[in-house]
Amino acid sequence: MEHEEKRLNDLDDEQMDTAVSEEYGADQIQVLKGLEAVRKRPGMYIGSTGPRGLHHLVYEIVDNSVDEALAGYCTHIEVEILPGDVITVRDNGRGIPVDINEEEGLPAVTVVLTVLHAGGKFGGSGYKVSGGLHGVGSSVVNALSEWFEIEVSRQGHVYRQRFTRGDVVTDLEVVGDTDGTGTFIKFKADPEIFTETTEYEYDVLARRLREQAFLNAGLSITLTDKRDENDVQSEVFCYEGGIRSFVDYINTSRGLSPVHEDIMHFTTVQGDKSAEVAISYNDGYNEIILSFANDVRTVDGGTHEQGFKTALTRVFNDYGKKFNLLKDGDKKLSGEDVREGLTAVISVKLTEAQFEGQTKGKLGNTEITGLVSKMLYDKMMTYFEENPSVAKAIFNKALDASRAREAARKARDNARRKSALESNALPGKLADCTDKNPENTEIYIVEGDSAGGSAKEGRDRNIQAILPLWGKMLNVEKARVDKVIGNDKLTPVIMALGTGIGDDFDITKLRYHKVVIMADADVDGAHIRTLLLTFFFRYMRPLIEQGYVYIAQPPLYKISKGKKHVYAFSDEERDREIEEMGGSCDIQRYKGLGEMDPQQLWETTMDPNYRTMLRVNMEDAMEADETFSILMGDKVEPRRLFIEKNAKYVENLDI
Ligand code: 0RA
Repeated sequence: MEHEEKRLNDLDDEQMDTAVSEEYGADQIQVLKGLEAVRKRPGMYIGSTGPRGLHHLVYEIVDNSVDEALAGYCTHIEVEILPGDVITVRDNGRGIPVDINEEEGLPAVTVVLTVLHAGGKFGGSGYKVSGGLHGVGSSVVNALSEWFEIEVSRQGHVYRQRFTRGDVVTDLEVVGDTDGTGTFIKFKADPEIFTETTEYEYDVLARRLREQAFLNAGLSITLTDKRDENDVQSEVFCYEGGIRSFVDYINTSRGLSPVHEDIMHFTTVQGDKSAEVAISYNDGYNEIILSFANDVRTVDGGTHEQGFKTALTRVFNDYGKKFNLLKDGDKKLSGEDVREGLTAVISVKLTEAQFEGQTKGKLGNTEITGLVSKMLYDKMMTYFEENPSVAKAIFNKALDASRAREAARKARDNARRKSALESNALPGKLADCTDKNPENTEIYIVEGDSAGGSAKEGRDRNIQAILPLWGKMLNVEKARVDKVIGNDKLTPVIMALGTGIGDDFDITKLRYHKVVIMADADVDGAHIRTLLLTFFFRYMRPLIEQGYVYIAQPPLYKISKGKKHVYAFSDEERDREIEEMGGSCDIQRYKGLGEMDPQQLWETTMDPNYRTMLRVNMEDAMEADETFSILMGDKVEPRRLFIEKNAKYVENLDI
């Protein structure tokens, strides 16, 4: 059992971009390190050896083909999942060079696959841009594969080479002739490395491949799952509309109704930098902004997103001033106002992208802020002036948002002295801890009174506070900030954390540096987790960005034999423990937290020395937000699709 705090996300590898030189030559490959390092510390290179790391292998290979497409040489990429979870990736690019590299005395393709850090970026002919991990990928995937095969079509021939666990098995040999060019890779993830699972999830791969297709308009990516010959699944992702289609897809899949017909689309190029945005407004209250740098998702935003937001607010206010749309009593529109009901995709390309932050999810290049903001300001302003009816509809929506917010603020100010939210009062059901230094303290938000009771008794009252949740779930989907404040389920959370929400959010007032969601491992538990994550994501985002939110991991089983007992957190772990105990054990399955006595809850889930907690990142929160939109929004169709798609998981739940 792992008794440490795990991160839900994968730590992206450091950026390995190297300078781009004018001409490609096999001898320019930079030889840095061998592959043993990769097998010794796989997490360093692919983030984790869990399911995420496993899927990352496919992304690494596909990213190289996408780079080839970006360079203008590849139009089709085909990904297949074969029986035994073997992956194949085929592209119709130029093919990885096969000429002999002088330094190594080996074919370039062999060097690319056996030497760490040698990849597409080495003096790449035309590889102007590249994402964080691009170009280091192939050798890492080779190292972590039980076996790996490559076929390159180039210069009239088909060349093939095989490897096991990164070691050469056959030299590069000509196995046929061809008129075409391209690269074909086939590999099997090494179960010695991916001990948890080597099974791919179609939907996970589909999501990422679809995203890559949106980001590269016209590029066709096919995904085919051939694992079950009676149920072959296949999709072609190809969008002539690029990120504009992406925005349309997000709106449709979430059941959002746009308030204007055409999706705005602005682009700009300046030297080796480019920026592109697609924008639409719907009649809902949430903002959805997805940003990318060199086709790599920047979940934590960064300079491009900052430029976008600044310019957007300026466009609305300047437009309002110019056409006298802001009345005397109206305040300037805030960022929150102009982003209400917004769906936007931002994509920038640049030569030396700096990915910052703990998870490398934030773009740091300051030169990109101005490029995006100038483009957006100029082009959106022009668009507004040329499309006055669209502009009015959108502007009035923001104005509504502003007035609603202002009204709520006034109402709140009037009631200030009595208002619990403003008066530093604490919710009645909170069992606070004695230590008042947030750096030391934790709050457990617990669904259910019986679990709340156990947690109160079992906790370390010095540093752990318990807040049991009760009351009615709020449909945040259809509510503005004012409704959220009045909700009896969320108000105690806001009060206990002390930060306020939305525009008023102040992280320095946070009363606990660990905010732990503790809920049952069933559908109701999932519901409350989704609600809270969505709420944090929409109204207290820095809480997630700065890594203060956690999910407790209570055990699923207690396995006893004689006087000895252990806990298991998954079915696999249960089976392993039973085997280790020599079989014939007594197995108790915990249906809910409430079944554990205070001592057990402390031992397994709350004791900082032994517990496992998942730290929530922006990606998780965004996923929760998406699920929430689908489940709670007012369109039936996306909800029906979601339930149909996820019904098989629900069946498996023991409820
Ligand atoms: C370096 C140089 C050239 C192509 C590639 C890399 C290349 C790499 C991958 C990885 C997957 N598919 C790929 N396709 C191409 C081009 C050298 C030239 O022909 O001038």
